[in-house]
Amino acid sequence: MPKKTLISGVVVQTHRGRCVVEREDTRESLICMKAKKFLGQQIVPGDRVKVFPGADLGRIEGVEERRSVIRRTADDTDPREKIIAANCTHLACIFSTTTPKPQPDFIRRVLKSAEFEGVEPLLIVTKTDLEPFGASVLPPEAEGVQMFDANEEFDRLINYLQGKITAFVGLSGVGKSTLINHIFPEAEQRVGDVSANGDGRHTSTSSHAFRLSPSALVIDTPGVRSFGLGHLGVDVAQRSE
Ligand SMILES: Nc1nc2c(ncn2[C@@H]2O[C@H](COP(=O)(O)OP(=O)(O)OP(=O)(O)O)[C@@H](O)[C@H]2O)c(=O)[nH]1
Ligand SMILES: [Mg+2]
Repeated sequence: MPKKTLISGVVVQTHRGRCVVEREDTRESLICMKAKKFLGQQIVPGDRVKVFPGADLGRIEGVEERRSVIRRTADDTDPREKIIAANCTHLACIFSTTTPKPQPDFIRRVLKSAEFEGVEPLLIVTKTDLEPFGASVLPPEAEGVQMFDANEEFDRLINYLQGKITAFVGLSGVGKSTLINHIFPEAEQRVGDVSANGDGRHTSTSSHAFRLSPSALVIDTPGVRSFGLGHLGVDVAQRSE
């Protein structure tokens, strides 16, 4: 019997313990289970993996060492971290001018997280068609960080994302999936309603990576109400510079 060869790929989606892997050679999607040794281990979009391709179901046999991880905890005292994406070079904090209103502390936390993980931060503001952006909503840490208006500077943003692996994070309802659908018209990411008080409905429930070009991925992530930094220690998480 011919020896099965391992193929390389990148995880683009996870769902109920299964991973969708994009093959490096053909760019086709393969649905994969994890080998037993990985049960209980978080394998996330952006992870580079080695897979035994099966007829219907592949099996992840290896996970490459990560160059970076994007993670958060439920709150600053919770040691259990959730890994959102792996191997990102950039972390984009998406915030809207309204519904929900910008939260400077949330932006500060995402910028702190990028610094800690060694990835480049960027800021993307949405809903400027509903309310203009005022720089006073930005925390001091945002000074010098690349910023884009998703409506007015869409083309500049797309150019900037080339050659990078970028995770979009932000409060629920700010428009992460809307922007993903704009960048990737075939993506068909579900977009949710936002209530009058600006609460999103947590429409996206898992991270999903989309290929922008041979060397660029953009990762949609589920919205959150808080961005806990328990893994950095309460001191770092709550300190404002
Ligand atoms: N007017 C306007 N509406 C927007 C804009 N971006 C997003 N929306 C609306 O905001 C709502 C929430 O958008 P989503 O894309 O689902 O937000 P999300 O950040 O993906 O939310 P979660 O998946 O819950 O994290 C939808 O009704 C969108 O149509 C924008 O730039 N302008
Ligand atoms: Mg979404």
